[in-house]
Amino acid sequence: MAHRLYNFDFRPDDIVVMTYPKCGTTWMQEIIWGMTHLDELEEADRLPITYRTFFIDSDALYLLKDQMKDRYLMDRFHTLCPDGRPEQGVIMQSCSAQPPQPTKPRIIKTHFPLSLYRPDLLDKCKVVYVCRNPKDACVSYHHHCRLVNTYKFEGSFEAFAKAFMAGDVFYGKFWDHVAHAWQRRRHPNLRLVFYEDLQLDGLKQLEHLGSFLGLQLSQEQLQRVAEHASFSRMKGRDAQVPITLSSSTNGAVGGFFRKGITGDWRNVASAELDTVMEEWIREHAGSLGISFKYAL
Ligand code: PPS
Repeated sequence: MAHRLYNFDFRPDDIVVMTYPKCGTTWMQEIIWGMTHLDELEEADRLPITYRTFFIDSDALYLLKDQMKDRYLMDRFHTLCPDGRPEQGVIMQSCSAQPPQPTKPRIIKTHFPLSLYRPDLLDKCKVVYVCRNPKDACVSYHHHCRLVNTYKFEGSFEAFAKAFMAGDVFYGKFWDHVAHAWQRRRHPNLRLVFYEDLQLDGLKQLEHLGSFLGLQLSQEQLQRVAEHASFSRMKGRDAQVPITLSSSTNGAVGGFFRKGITGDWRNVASAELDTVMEEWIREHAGSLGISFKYAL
C-alpha cells in the first residue's frame, strides 16, 4: 500500500491527525470531530470514531480478510465505491470517494510519519500532530499489544520496552517519527500538540486548535467539545471500539481507554529499566531539543 498512501490525494480542507501510536490519536480525532460536528454530537453515542473518520493506514495494517469482517466498514466501502476493489485499499478508496461537505471536512487518522507521505502534504492540508512522553506511550502501547489480537503480544513490560526503544514494534522508532514533525513544527499547516498539555490546559489548547483550523468557536462551544471528548465520556463509549482485533487477554486490564493519565510509567517500570529509558531519552530528545512532561 506504500505507493497508494504516498500518493493519496489529500484535499485542502482535510484535517489529518498524525501520531505515533498511543499518543492521543483517538482523543484528538474526537476533539476535531466534535469541533466540526457540534450540531450532531450525540451521533458519537451511536457510531464509533473509527467510522466517523478514516484510518487510512488500516489498509496496510490489517489483513483484508479481517477488514472484511467489519460490516460497517464494508457497507461504507460498497456504498461509496460501487466499483471499488477491496484489495486496493478499503479505507483509502472510501476516503477518496467521500463527497466533499462544506463545513464537515474529512478527518484522516494516520500513524505513518510525515516522511512516508509526499513532501508537499503540509502544503495541501492541515496536519495536527499529537505527541506524548515516550514512557507513558510505551506503557499504553504494551497494553494495546496485549489487548489487540493483531499483535498477540504476551511478554512483560520490560521486554516490550526494549523492543520499543529499539524501534522493533509496529510503526518503528518513536524518535524518528517525532523528529519529522518536530523539524517542521513552524510550518503554518502543522499544529503540534502535547498529550500532557491537553490534560493540563485543555480549553486553552482547544482554543488554539480551533483558530488553527479556522473555526470560530465560542467558549461555550469549546466547553461542549471538551466535555464530549473527556476521558470519562470516551471511556463510556469504550464498548463501541471495534477492536477486530480484540480481545485476547494476555493479562491486559482495562479496555482501549485504559487510564488516560500521565505518569503511569512509574507504576510499571522498574528503577533499572527507568534508568535505561532515561538514557535513551537523553540521547534522542537532547539532540532534537524537545522536552516532554513525565508527571503533571
Ligand atoms: S491508538 O490505538 O494508537 O490510536 O491509541 P491513541 O488513541 O493514540 O492512544 C490511546 C491512549 O490515549 C488515552 N486517551 C485519553 N487520555 C485522556 N483523555 C482522553 N479523552 C483520552 N482518550 C484516549 C487512552 O486511554 C490511551 O492511553 P492509556 O495510557 O493506555 O490509558
